[in-house]
Amino acid sequence: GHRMEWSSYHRLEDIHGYMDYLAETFPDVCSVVSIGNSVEGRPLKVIRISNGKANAPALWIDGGIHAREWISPAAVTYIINHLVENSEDLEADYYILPVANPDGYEYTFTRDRLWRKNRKRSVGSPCTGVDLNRNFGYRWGGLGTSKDPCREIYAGSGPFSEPETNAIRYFFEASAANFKAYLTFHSYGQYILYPWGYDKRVPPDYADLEMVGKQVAAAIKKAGGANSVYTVGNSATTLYAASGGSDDWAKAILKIKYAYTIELRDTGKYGFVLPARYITPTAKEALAAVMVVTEACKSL
Ligand code: 0X9
Ligand code: ZN
Repeated sequence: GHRMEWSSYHRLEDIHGYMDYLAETFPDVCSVVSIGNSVEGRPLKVIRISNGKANAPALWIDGGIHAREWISPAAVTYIINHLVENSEDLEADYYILPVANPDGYEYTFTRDRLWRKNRKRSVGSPCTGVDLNRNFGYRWGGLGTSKDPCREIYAGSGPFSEPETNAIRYFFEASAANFKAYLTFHSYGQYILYPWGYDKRVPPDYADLEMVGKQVAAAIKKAGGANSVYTVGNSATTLYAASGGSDDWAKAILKIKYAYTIELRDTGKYGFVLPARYITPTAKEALAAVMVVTEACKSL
């Protein structure tokens, strides 16, 4: 393993090497496990960060479900670095998957910078890739999804048909941790989105999600500046309806209270191709979000 820096975007090997380095260097605070393999056989590496305090709430954080959203794994690795460096202050346990779609991520470096989906070959179609954020098993195949493998929002052949989403499901089935939050980082648009995504309805406790979401937006504003304006709202209303997302599944099936999709920078100037000079400021916003949600989890 080796260290990391945030002045450029990194390949999968670097990110995994950094996680292994942390586990080797700080074995009392972190450990790395592979929760499964991608379609092309790459490991899905999760780092657990904890200082062992009893009865701590647990937070799940993932990045890179969509291959081209490079700011997401970059910000999530920055969060990992911060949590490990400040581990004596931790009041929660974190389970973090920085690259949930490793095949797609590598493909954006080698072949197609704007690839979104995983790299599953579809039988009987010339097209490749399932949208992993349409493949989770709650309201699978509903609004905002497609059965056509050639579409960017192809939901796959069935719920959890993909090894990447299935690995996440099995991780949660096997885990005894007390999950109170599920944060999934995407780009772009600068949104803090809460369920539901499948429809414009809201969960019964949406007022809590709205309130904590607003606290997140305020903390981001404080951490950043004039450009750090994030919009809070229900996914389907604020953005568009899209079923089979990880956030809806976490909320409905896992019953994790604070389920958010956070769309990082920017608001469209560079879109997915956000220049590397924006990694640090954007990652600070993402970290501010994690800190606010951690506080909310503590008081549950
Ligand atoms: O469409 C998506 O999967 C997300 N936006 S992105 O531009 N990063 O692709 C938004 C997902 C919001 N959550 C749900 N619709 N469940
Ligand atoms: Zn996305």
